[in-house]
Amino acid sequence: MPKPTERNISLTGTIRFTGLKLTNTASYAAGVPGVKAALQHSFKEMGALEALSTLSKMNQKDGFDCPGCAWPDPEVPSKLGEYCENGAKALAEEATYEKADADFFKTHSVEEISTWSDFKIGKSGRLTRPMVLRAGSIHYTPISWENAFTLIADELKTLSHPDEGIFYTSGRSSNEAAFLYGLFVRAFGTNNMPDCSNMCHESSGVGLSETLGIGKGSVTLEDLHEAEVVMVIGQNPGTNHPRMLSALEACKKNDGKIISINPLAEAGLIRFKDPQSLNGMLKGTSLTDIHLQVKINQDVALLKLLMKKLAAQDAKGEKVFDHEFINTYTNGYESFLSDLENYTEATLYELCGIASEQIDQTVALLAKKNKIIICWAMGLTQHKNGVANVKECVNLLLLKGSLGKLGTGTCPVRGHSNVQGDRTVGIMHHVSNELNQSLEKVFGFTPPEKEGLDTVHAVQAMHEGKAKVFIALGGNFASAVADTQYTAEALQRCNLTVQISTKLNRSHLITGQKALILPTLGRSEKDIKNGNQRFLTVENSMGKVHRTKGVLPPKSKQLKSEPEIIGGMADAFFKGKHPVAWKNLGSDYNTIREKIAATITGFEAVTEESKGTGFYLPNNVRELDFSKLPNGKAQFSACAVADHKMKPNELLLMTIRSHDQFNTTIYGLNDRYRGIHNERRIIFMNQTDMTAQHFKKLEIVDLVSNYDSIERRAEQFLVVPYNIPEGNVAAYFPETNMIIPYNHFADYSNTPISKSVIVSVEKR
Ligand SMILES: Nc1nc2c(c(=O)[nH]1)N[C@H]1C(S)=C(S)[C@@H](COP(=O)(O)OP(=O)(O)OC[C@H]3O[C@@H](n4cnc5c(=O)[nH]c(N)nc54)[C@H](O)[C@@H]3O)O[C@H]1N2
Ligand SMILES: Nc1nc2c(c(=O)[nH]1)N[C@H]1C(S)=C(S)[C@@H](COP(=O)(O)OP(=O)(O)OC[C@H]3O[C@@H](n4cnc5c(=O)[nH]c(N)nc54)[C@H](O)[C@@H]3O)O[C@H]1N2
Ligand SMILES: [Mo]
Repeated sequence: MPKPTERNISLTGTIRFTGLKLTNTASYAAGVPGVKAALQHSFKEMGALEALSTLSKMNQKDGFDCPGCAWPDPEVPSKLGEYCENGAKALAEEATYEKADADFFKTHSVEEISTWSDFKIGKSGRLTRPMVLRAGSIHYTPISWENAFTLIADELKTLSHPDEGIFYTSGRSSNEAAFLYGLFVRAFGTNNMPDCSNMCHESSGVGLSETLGIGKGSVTLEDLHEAEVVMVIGQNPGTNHPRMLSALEACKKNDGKIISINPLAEAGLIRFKDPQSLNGMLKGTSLTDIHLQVKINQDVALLKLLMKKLAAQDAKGEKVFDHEFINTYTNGYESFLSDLENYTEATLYELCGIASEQIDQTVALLAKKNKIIICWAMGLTQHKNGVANVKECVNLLLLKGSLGKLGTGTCPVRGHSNVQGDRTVGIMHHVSNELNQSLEKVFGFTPPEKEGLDTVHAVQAMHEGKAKVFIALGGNFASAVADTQYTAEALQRCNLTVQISTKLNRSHLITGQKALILPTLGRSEKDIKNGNQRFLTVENSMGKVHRTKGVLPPKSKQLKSEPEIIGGMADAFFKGKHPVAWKNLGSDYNTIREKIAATITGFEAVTEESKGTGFYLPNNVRELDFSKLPNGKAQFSACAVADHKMKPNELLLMTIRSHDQFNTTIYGLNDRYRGIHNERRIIFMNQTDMTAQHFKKLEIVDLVSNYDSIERRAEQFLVVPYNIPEGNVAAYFPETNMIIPYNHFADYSNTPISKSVIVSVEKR
């Protein structure tokens, strides 16, 4: 077993409180305070003039795609701008004037930087030139691009098998970069391509593919505007997808109803003031019609209860279900109904914790309506039964015939701005014979046929010494993955870790024996080659591919684009002895697009994207074509309810995002809508649980998990009384990744159980 590196690296930074101030929770999202907060943030990082002119190009046809979330742009963008508070923060983070340059690394050792908070590390600024951390050293020093590529190639050549390499991707890349990366990794000889989506919507991909034949959602923005009912389950759009609120507002204007299912009464779901519309800014809209405050991970119980009641009405002949749809398009209806018989209403009420009046109100609404959309995010996917959660949503839509017509469908709301595109163009640890055959035809080499490792299994392989080189196209693996201590040991046992990044993060500090930082252009920056500006493409959450073109000057002359970096690495490895001309391909995006079009079905129109019109990828659900599924039908599923065996005083923890972060990037220390200011180390708890366990408000506690008799501890949190169901608690990630076990994850999708971790809360 290889020994971890001997550098003295802190995995969390020095833990200290920053001075919590509590206010009331907000009664609405966005509005004037949102715009003000966004602009203040951008002005501080990049100056007023540049911030305003850059924001006006965000999500516009001739501009660049927001580096934040993957929410689609409306066909006609608002004249007041098409960005939200958190998009503005994402831009400021990337376009900051601060720089983590060679002098910075000379002054600060990795040991020192690791004691800083994630917030402070992020504020160090943009990475400006390639840097190397040599074995035994604690300072990064400059290295040329050429030597960096040679170092990677040499290290990859020492591996006894290509499966000893791990090639991670985070969803910020472009289609072009992701395609080239996948091509290189396959040419190198492995499918070890873990992806951030393994920790994110993998449960949606698996659940939807098995029931509907495509791992993506089916709705478009127009559907959301036209729906009669939109259910928003396990998602906090006010913070994580603010522009979605405009679509929900449009739905309401058309008399649509919104049902939100969430253990928390999230501000954005309750009320909304649209900063980009004068009317909305003044008056605001009440968004949620019914809020069902479900207990954590009891969504299957809740949905079953609703469907059981609907089924009883339907059996009485009240025409609640769409029987024509069920007969024509689905499989398994009868066995689905008989499975529902296994659960009594009393049990389901008890599990989900919702009062009968609210259930009846919801049933009455769903019974009458047929144009239903279900939106969801991490509140459904990051559980042991994440896949079952998604399949239960599909069951409801099938019963109501709510697919394949205007105003209906599935809407898994994606995270990273191009996480969906990366998967479409081939970032996948699974083997697709269809893709392998096209790659072989187009590029003239045989891709590997052995299944690769996903995120959780890649960590285990590194920990066990079975993988020795780790390369990341973006992201912050060390902080994002569950079980911080175990993941750190895994990375520290590698011979070499490589990060292709825009900004400094903890993954540059928790490294292998040797480490490289390869700095890359951000989405907002101009990508110029021989005097010509190049563009890239991305796919949004609704399957539309479109152009993105930066507007700002690059932060350093030494930055390379992601495709160029991948081309450079591959060229150094193959040294001309491969059918692909890697270096040329890396700098010629038009040719990459031609190759994507030749390889991936539905991508033909990408070669026309210089016009910037965008195009939708094929979607069989929109066409009601289920021919690839058993019997050519969409599938009903029997989903078990979640079963957590808890001891007295144990609580179920969900690890969530504050309003001031993008995953592991901490923009600030506030969570304004939830009334939290200047502190991240807090745990939201129900007053009844506080009383039962004798916790005072702001008491200092540790969060402790105990899986398989291993105690894991996250130290020093302040107890905050909050409107959250009894038995449930919430705290922010990545701080809480300390206590999430690496070997407990969702069945079938292997997504870590970040939203249902059994914990005990201990006084210090
Ligand atoms: N500003 C900003 N935008 C982002 C991100 C960011 O960090 N910051 N991250 C991006 C990424 S990668 C992603 S994946 C998305 C994440 O978007 P979300 O999924 O909205 O993010 P989370 O904070 O994880 O919130 C989960 C929500 O689910 C609820 N929840 C938790 N457990 C359960 C449950 O068991 N049942 C139900 N019904 N609800 C539950 C929580 O109360 C919370 O409201 O956002 C993307 N956009
Ligand atoms: N406990 C817990 N853990 C979680 C989650 C949770 O809810 N709870 N959520 C999970 C989810 S949904 C996700 S998606 C993962 C996120 O996992 P990751 O995607 O790995 O993490 P990020 O924090 O989004 O990565 C941020 C880093 O990406 C780099 N970066 C930013 N822009 C670019 C770019 O354009 N190019 C390149 N090359 N690099 C760039 C910057 O260096 C930045 O520091 O975390 C997961 N982890
Ligand atoms: Mo995500």
